[in-house]
Amino acid sequence: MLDAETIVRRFLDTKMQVHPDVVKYLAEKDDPGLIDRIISSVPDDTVVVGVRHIPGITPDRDGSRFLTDPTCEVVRGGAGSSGSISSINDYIHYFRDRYNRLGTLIRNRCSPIPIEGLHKDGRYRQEKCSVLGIVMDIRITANGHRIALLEDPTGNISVLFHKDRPGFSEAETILPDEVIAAKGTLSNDGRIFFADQLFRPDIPLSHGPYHSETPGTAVLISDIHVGSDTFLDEAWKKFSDWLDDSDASYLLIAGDLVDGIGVYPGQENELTIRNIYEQYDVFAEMMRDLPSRLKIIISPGNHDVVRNAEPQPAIPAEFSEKFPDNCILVENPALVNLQGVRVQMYHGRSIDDMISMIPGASYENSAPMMVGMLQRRHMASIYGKRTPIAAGREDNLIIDPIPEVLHTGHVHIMGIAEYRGILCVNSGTWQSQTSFQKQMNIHPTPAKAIVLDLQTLVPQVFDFN
Ligand code: D5M
Ligand code: FE
Ligand code: ZN
Repeated sequence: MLDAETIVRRFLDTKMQVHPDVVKYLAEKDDPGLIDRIISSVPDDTVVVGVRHIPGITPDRDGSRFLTDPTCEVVRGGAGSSGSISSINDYIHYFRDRYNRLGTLIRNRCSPIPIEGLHKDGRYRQEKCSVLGIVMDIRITANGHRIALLEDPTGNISVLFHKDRPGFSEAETILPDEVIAAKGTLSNDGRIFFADQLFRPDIPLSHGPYHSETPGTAVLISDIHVGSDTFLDEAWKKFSDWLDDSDASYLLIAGDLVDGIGVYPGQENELTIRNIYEQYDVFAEMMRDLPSRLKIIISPGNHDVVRNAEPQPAIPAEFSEKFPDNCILVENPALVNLQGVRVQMYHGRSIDDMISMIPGASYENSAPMMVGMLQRRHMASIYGKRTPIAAGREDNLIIDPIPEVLHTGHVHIMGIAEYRGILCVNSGTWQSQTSFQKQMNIHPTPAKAIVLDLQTLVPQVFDFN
């Protein structure tokens, strides 16, 4: 079995460093011959061996870009796609769907055996094998190891990640309710599984993002909070004027359109508009002031009028009837296709849950959490904390198909990251610091818009402060 340390040493022996993604890939493949083939085929002046040096891995663009509308299509999360919850059985279907679909993305990489099999007979006690399941519980032992209780449809098993094993840092980010697999060995008494490797659904190394074949520009924003006394009216006017003169074709708004009412205690003292209908009417006016050639894609957030449980339905007609015709109302989350470039929109409530569980993550640095969503192929793994989930029969929070862009908001602090060719954008806010944020020591970066060239996928930040 090839572990990370052995792999890194093999490359260092030939005076080369190796990218962590390559180490992970080689450990998964467990084929020492592959290391030899890489070493013998890389150019002489190679300093760091990267994914491009692995034979057989070439960027692989999928061909499913046949649009019904050639420019703008809602792929998932169109208005009306998430239903209501009718019975407890939906929850069972929900987690089964999560396990099945995310498990499929891992299974062929490690051939897991049903957990029941580990308990039943003794033959797995000597052999390396893998298990796949949902994390029911994660805890830190007195010695600093991690123990995850993994459950599959046949049973559950405690899986121990030893703190001195290579790759332990990945185990430090295990979240409740995410789907993972572990490769390792069963203890002699069959009660605990010692993991050597952790597998997540992840983005394939061969993923190659699609670029639009024709020119096009999308503008990404979120968290406008109309009706709040901290909404930045002047900055919005500047933005609106700038859009008039720009050549942008799409405006994407990832939730918190208005400040809402009754969202937090004492909110009424911080509202300039205390009526929810009026808040949306003012928002509608702002949308009508924007150029009509723009396609405006509008998704709700936790301050909006719809239910808080995700997926959140699109803003209903009762509140949106004054929106102009160029607005497309979608759910939260929603996947939209702009000239073949897929943007996964998600407001980002789950960031509040992930923030304390992912080392290095903070409101100022949301990148590890956006990347974390992509590695887990799920936008809100943790069930039952701050992010309410409406567990329908299908898990609509799974990230599939893979987008070119992950667009989030909620944290009110702009952030941009890249992961395996996918652009991650947190689009900030149009509201200055609120008294709550002051208490929480959150310093927003308001009035910025991210402008995305759909041909190059290069983002540019414009400041309207
Ligand atoms: O979120 C605005 C900001 O406040 C964002 O940085 C998240 C943070 N926030 C929101 N709710 C909470 C709770 N309950 N605890 C800690 N931090 C929070 P917005 O959705 O616009 O209110
Ligand atoms: Fe917000
Ligand atoms: Zn929010």
